Amino acid sequence: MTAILVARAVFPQTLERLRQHFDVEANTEDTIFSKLQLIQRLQGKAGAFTTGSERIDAEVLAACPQLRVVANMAVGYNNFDITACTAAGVLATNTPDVLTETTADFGFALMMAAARRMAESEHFLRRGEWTKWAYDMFTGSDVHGATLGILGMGRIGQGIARRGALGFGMQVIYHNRSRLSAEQEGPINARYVDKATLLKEADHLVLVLPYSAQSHHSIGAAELALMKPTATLTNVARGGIIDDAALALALREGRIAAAALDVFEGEPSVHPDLLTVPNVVLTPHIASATVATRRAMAERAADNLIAALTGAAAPTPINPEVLGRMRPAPPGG
Ligand code: 8YV
Repeated sequence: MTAILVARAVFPQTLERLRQHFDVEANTEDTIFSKLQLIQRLQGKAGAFTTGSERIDAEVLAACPQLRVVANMAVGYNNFDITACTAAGVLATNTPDVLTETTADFGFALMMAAARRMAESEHFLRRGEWTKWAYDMFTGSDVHGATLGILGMGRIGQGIARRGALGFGMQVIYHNRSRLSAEQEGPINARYVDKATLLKEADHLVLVLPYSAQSHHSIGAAELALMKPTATLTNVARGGIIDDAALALALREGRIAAAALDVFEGEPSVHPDLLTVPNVVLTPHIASATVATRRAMAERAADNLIAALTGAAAPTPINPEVLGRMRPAPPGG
């Protein structure tokens, strides 16, 4: 029977389903494997069920010659070196679509939390500091009718833009590698602008672009300096897109009003300066975390593994160019 590694803990139902097709080694302890441990566990495995915590690079691929398919339980795949996967004849898959609306919900909620100072005021209340009402207590900025800026207008970005335009009467401006079609822009009245205009005009800027060497520190001191002092900045994409040290300083100095972050450079570590500034909402990378969506993501990753290793078409391949020249299955495997 074909052997696979499920590299992190996952729903028992997903494991059960995978066991109907494969000889499964499961990481029931949910430890995060070091590279060496990952390589050891992948020996003899044709497939890997991974999450963002497992890095699949040229070294891993060379050390695991039987590995043919890596299925990420995430839409983002910056933990995969796709060029190396393709060169090695290894099919990589991800889980787009199933998490779009859930992640857009969360991105919008975080943006609102920053604009209306929800975390900061909750901490104040919990500290027992609420002794009286005051006319200017925790005054924030409006979301309805404001200008929503989106950097990275893919599926999730469009989901957030729809919520803003159709639900809250926001004017949507965006910047992206490529402009949307008129059919996509029309219903939400989205205006394509250059990055500097986006930074200058947005009242609430939300980052939804994939992480890559090109998007590393897309928002640093220079970009923050272009933003309005009343603006908010929300990141539901990836850590490393923002220079966290520069953001903490800008927040402390009031150069922007507030921020909301679900992802961090070097997570699960969080830059210590972010932990001490009050005007930032911090959540532990949970934008896709609803029960239904996490189940759908796990099932989609399993669908990909099962299809790809049984000769069928994987629903969501990242590097479909590998199909037709995948590493061969070992005899009887
Ligand atoms: C995942 C995510 O929870 O899909 C993504 O890209 O960031 C999250 O939905 C996380 O990456 C775990 O794999």
